[in-house]
Amino acid sequence: MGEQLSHLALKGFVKLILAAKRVVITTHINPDADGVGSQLALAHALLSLGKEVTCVNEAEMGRRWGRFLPNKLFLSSEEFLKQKNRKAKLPKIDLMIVMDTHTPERIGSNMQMLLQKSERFIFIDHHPCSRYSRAIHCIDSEAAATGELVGRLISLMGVPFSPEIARALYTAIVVDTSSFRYPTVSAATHHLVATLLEDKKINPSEVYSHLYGAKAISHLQILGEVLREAQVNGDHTIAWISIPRRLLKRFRVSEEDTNPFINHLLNVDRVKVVMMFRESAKAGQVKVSFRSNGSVDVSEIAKTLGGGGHNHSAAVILTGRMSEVIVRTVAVAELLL
Ligand SMILES: [Mn+2]
Repeated sequence: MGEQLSHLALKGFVKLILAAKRVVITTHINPDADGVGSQLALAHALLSLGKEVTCVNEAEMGRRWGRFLPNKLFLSSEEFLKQKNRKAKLPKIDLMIVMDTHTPERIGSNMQMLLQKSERFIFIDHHPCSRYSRAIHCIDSEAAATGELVGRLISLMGVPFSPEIARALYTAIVVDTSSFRYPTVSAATHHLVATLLEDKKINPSEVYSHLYGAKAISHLQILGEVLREAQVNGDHTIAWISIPRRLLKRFRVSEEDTNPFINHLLNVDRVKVVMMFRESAKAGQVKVSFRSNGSVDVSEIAKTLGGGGHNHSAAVILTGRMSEVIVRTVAVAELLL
């Protein structure tokens, strides 16, 4: 079970962050809205306090978030290293902050190198972790999103939520909770969101349509195709869908665009665990995503197969043909239910 970080512990992290002058903020590879939104929000808060802040991610930020969350503050690790080399004296990084993961391997090799060279580093995360990591890093597995934790930190810094900060945090929380539907969503989540919405700093319907609307018709067509083939096990406690590579090609839809498809399965009556199987670009690999409505810890299923995640949301990449992987995974899920 997770434990909520105390006010005192959070204050300690605020002190540590405020003691640094040059800060680099990063997140995991294939960053999601929670990672990027958390980076951006904290970067704006620290800039307002006069810090030197750069958001650096292993790879260049794709179109996906750049379109919506302004990416002026972001550099790829290569751009950052080039910039550092150009200056005769390498400016040292006082503090590196890693968002939305607490596993160094997840930030990419260039970023790991920078992490080792930084004076200090901390993880700010909400994935379940060991007691040891929790003792030294800012990790709260009760938080619905890393963005929620970052919101609390920014409040404790006494920095008001600017429209940029509010938009970044709101996006992080909406996406990571699939619009407030997971069991980690708490009164604290909604209190924070209420504060973000004060003074009309954000327009929820605009954010929503940026994130989930404005889709090409092919997006609905592929969703229809995928849901038409949805399956359930004997007692309807497990439901799944699969996305073969050829469908992505046929409908010209990116892998990322299909991420929310799995959530539709949570509406099936009696269902406890839902799964989505998607053929990866790498031949012979299938990404398996798991979600639950909270009654079953899907991270246990993912861990059994070599993956990981949260109680309500987890994933693993498996090798094999899609049909084989489905049979194998459903069998494991049935055993663990
Ligand atoms: Mn997250």
